[in-house]
Amino acid sequence: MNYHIAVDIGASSGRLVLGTLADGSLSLEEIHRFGNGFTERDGSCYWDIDYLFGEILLGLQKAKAAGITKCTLGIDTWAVDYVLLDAEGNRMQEVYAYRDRRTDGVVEEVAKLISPETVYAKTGIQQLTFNTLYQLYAHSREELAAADQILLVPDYLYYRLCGRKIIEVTNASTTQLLNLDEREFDADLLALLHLKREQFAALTEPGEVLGTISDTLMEQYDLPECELICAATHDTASAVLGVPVPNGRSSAYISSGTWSLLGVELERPINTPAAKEANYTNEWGAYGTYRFLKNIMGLWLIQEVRRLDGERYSFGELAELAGAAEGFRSLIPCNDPRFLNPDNMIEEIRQACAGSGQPVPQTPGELARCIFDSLALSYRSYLEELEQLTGRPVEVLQIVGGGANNILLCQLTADIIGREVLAGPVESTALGNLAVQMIQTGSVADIHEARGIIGQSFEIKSYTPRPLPELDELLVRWEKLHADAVKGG
Ligand code: ADP
Ligand code: LRH
Repeated sequence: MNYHIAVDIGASSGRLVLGTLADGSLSLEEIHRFGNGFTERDGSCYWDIDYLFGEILLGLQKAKAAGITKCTLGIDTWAVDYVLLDAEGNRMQEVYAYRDRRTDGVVEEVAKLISPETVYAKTGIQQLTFNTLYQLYAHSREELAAADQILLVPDYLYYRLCGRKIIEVTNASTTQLLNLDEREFDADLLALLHLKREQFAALTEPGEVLGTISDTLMEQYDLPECELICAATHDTASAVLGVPVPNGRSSAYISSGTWSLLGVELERPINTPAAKEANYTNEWGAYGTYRFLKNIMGLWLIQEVRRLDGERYSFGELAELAGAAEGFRSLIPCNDPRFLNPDNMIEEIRQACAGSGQPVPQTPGELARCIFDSLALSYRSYLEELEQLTGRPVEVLQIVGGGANNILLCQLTADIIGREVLAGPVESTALGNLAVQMIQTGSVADIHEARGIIGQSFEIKSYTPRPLPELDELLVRWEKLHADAVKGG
């Protein structure tokens, strides 16, 4: 029996999941789950990377205690954030979280040095203030010059386990520093940041065997013997690998967690001016693919409302409260940068509603309903945009990740997009991570077979669109809200 463990750490939580393949069916067992989130100190936002590493070790100890003595292991986390190492290989400082405000205004500054059109033509990556390009530009130049190596977060976690330094490609593409044609770091963009190519390790593809856990860690902790396999280390890349094949129908996906990543898998990038205008990205995928997608503000909105409400309600309860609240009462343009990291999300939502002349949501249920209605409407707008850009009509929308648990949001999405929604698997990211391990170790031939196994092994819930008599009126309101938001700057 082959045991495979996926370490999957999202912005809101992390887990170690054991995958077991038997008789063509894959089963999952969650070995360990832990919370994640950034903290704000002296005006800066940081991840607690040592805590996260400790949770990986704890999870592995639990696996050993449960009888797993030998396994393969893959790691994925959220994208774009980085760790600086000195010449001795030690971490030089705290790890900034991508919502840190030091990048405010940096996009405009960089645009004075290199045109956004050129950057997009080179990289195909959507402009997000937190792309590593902008984060590094905002970073102290002295500190960067002193860094021997710049690793991304999952690369660093692998490094802590086995000592090998890599830059894994699916995640590296989110830095906005890779050149699509050359499939390497772009020399002009590195020069702009005053960085040397040697400060980054060799680009590494998912599936590469990286080694084993160091003797020091093995001696110090009671860990299973692990062969470390390079996963698609960007969580969204793994999530897309974990999307089942929808029986020959043309589909798009939403990886629904802290972010809603709406897109399709492509064999060739689309880095045309129209794609740039619409701010779609071409992140590199495993096995030579591209994730052509857009970041939508996603469930971060409800995470913040829940946190500020003292975590009185679970996510399931918030969805129920939202279901009982009046629909389409107040809407927000969810992708407005004002929601990226406001001081107080509840107040930000209320002000946005008041400012656009709508009723102000008061209760948690009203706030949640405003968020879910607005997300579902934004999914429709961006799905239509996606169809135009790719020239491919979409018959069915596949929602994976934690958001697939949200019955209300899935049904609202089906109703508003007027197409079937297939929800699940919830753990598609861990599944995509495991798929790479199974392919590498030969128990599964390729990603197509892996997706077939995933589709057969997990319940996928279907949501059929229900008629929504007020839809036309709603779409007019939605368009106006966006036009006013753009006018208002
Ligand atoms: P990430 O990987 O970005 O941390 P996840 O994929 O774990 O995110 O998804 C977390 C989100 O899933 C939560 O913010 C929540 O909105 C949603 N979620 C999880 N469980 C439920 C549930 N039972 N009902 C409704 N929503 C849920
Ligand atoms: C989702 C995600 C997304 C990135 C963001 C930083 O967890 O990795 O794909 O854009 O976090």
